[in-house]
Amino acid sequence: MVIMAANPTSAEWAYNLARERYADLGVDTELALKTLAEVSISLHCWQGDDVGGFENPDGELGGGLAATGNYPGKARNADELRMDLDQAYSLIPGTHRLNLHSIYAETGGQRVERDRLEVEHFSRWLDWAKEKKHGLDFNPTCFSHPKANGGFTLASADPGIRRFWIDHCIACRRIGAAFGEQLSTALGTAPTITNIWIPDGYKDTPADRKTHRLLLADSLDQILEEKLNPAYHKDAVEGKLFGIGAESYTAGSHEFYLGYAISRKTLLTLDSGHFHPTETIADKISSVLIYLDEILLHVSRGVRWDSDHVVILNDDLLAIMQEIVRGGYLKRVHIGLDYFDASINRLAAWVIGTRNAQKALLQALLEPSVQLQRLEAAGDYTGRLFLLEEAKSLPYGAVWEHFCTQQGVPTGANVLEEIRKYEAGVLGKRL
Ligand SMILES: [Mn+2]
Repeated sequence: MVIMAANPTSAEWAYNLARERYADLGVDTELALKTLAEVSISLHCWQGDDVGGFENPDGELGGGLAATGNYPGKARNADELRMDLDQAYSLIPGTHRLNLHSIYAETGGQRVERDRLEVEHFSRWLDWAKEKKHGLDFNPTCFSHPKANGGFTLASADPGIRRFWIDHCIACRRIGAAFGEQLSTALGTAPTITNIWIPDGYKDTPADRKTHRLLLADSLDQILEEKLNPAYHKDAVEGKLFGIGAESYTAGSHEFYLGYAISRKTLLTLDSGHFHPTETIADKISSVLIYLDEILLHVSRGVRWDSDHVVILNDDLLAIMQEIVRGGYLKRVHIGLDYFDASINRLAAWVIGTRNAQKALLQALLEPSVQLQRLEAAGDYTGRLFLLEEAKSLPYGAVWEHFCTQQGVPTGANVLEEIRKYEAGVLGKRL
């Protein structure tokens, strides 16, 4: 029996009834909310400015990536981007991380080449992260650069090109390690993950698939040679199936990086847009975690191709979160987002996608897993199917609203109202 407050609001009533309903199925909603509050999602900074960065504001997006749309209000500098991020975090329950790319360096108007970047070029990001209590993750940017125009970076057959990108990645690991050390000391946040993704590949069928992969493995080995303290810093590598202009061959394929991560003991990054369009990453998690200690997820949504649409609450997302919860992997799977939509309010894109990732995680945490597993073990697949389908109409929405209220963020239409206010007051005034 649930004890009701003397004059509960309708939301409190709804939560108490939901709690009772879940308790009937052996699910503890309070425990689910406690667990959900501890999951820090890494928001991708690049949703705020269409992967532009501040190195060369007029530069074209390269590396087979494309942001489509021209919705007004894009962040034009790091101060605006941080301001937009503050607004996004204020509408997302919990405490979350920020995932930075190296092109978001602030070099005070000086041109600093990517192989010369140092942590001082991110000092304002670090100060902000400390003040606002965000852990940071990091990425070298091996695209949108003249030295990437030939289609190859770390897997390039040109020794000078390859050297430049190796040095860039070495510089980025050091920056990531400095982020991790400073933030974990100041805030107790988890280590910084520096994730390497490169676009290298061929538009048309290659005559030699092997050489670029051998070069890539050698480049990565050189980059990872310096031992960094795993208490502060972790390395991840991210494969891909294809990109625009690299449809026939990508040197850093899934198999390449799976083997690399297992043999070199790095994290593997699974991006939901980096596989065949009907292939999902949910089913990969329990396989790769037999051989790897930890993985990083780039939760995204491809529509017919790796289109990086805003993450919605669909079956793919639910399956990913169910796998994480069912496998007991919450400490071994780092959840990051990776999408960019320039056709809608960019703040809304962050807020909608992150809240959806959390809603999916909450639904997974509220699953009547003990009963489901008991039915499965007994061979009662009819009962399993029935309960899985019934669980879809359980009142998780009331639990979600309770969580938002607990965490001091708005619910329902109030979220959109806050976004509209910020658009009218801030974003709409940017030309
Ligand atoms: Mn990705």
